[in-house]
Amino acid sequence: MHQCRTVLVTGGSGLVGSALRKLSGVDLKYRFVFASSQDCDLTDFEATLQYFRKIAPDAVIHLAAAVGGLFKNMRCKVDMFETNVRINMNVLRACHELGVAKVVSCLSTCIFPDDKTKMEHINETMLHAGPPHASNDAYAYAKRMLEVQSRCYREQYGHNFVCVIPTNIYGPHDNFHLNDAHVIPALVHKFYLAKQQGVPLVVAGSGAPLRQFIYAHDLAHLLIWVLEHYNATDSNDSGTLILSVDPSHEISIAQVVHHIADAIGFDNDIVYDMTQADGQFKKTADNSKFKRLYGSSFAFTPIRQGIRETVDWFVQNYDTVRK
Ligand code: NAP
Ligand code: GFB
Repeated sequence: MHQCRTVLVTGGSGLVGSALRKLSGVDLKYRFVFASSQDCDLTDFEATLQYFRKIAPDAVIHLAAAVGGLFKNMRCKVDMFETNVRINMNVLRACHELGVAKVVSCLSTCIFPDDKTKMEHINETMLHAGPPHASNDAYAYAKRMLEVQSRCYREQYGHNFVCVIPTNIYGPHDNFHLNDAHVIPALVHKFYLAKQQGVPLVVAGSGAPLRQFIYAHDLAHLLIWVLEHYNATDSNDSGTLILSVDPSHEISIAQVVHHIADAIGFDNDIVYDMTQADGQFKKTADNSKFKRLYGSSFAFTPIRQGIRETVDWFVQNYDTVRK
């Protein structure tokens, strides 16, 4: 990708967008523009086209989405489906109409077929090979359509529209809402309150499910690498790329609980509420395509260190965090 100057980041005020913003200061090859919903409501096509015309990006990192943890996905299926379908339709259409040279869109490993996750490690070729887990099917189908739309633009117009597929992401600037958040930010907030009130910590579910977590800071680095180096030029390439730590670094929710308790200095009881959902048991992602393309091994931030930095950031910024 040559002489690319302006990179528009949709979802620039979120968890991943904020991590990219922190990195963007050092990379003088690009002028990054970080957009939030205050800058433009991407569910409105005319507003999207006008805003993109004003920014005139050479490339777009498309992160904007209606996002949430297990319990929000189960509770708000219509919003998760309709908002994401609208945002994605509008963004790719606007990029097409304005001749944007490259678009990197963001999917998620929770959109893979649930049956596949039970038997084997999931890879890029399996994306549409069966229904996703029921708990997040609305979000999952909306994201699958983003992959389909990107592929259609590649096939019909030869556009360099690709998709990355991260696992569960965490870090500073996340959404720490007690009910809507993903497991790490939700538990960091719950531990903080339980410690203040001197009460036991209640974890939703059994603690047995397994997850691979990627630190937002690491993902930001990889998004810039994808911007520069991953192009779906080879017709055999699916145009999708899983970004994940190795399957061997998969950990249980109970281990996550332990790491957060450690980081925040919690010494009261921890109880598991088995009446609450566990969601998908596991979604072990195979990152061998990434490792093949990236060449040398990428140094992912160890989960203990990432959780400690997230807890410290949360405590320091408690008054202003999303919660
Ligand atoms: P996030 O923290 O919830 O941020 C969402 C971003 O999207 C915010 O900047 C928000 O702007 C923007 N946005 C939402 N609705 C919008 C609208 N109607 N118009 C314009 N902007 C809108 O999300 P994230 O965790 O950084 O996720 C980034 C991407 O990674 C998403 O595509 C998500 O699906 C994907 N992903 C996330 C995870 C995870 O574990 N978090 C895992 C896999 C994939 P405001 O700040 O103005 O609301
Ligand atoms: O992060 P999480 O909400 O997403 O939940 P998923 C992970 C696991 O943590 C589940 C357990 O097994 C929950 O039962 N858990 C325990 C908690 N305590 C809590 C808590 O206080 N809050 C939450 N949220 N979980 C999501 C998808 O699935 O993965 C999204 O629904 C998205 O669409 C995301 O893709 C990456 O990993 O289960």
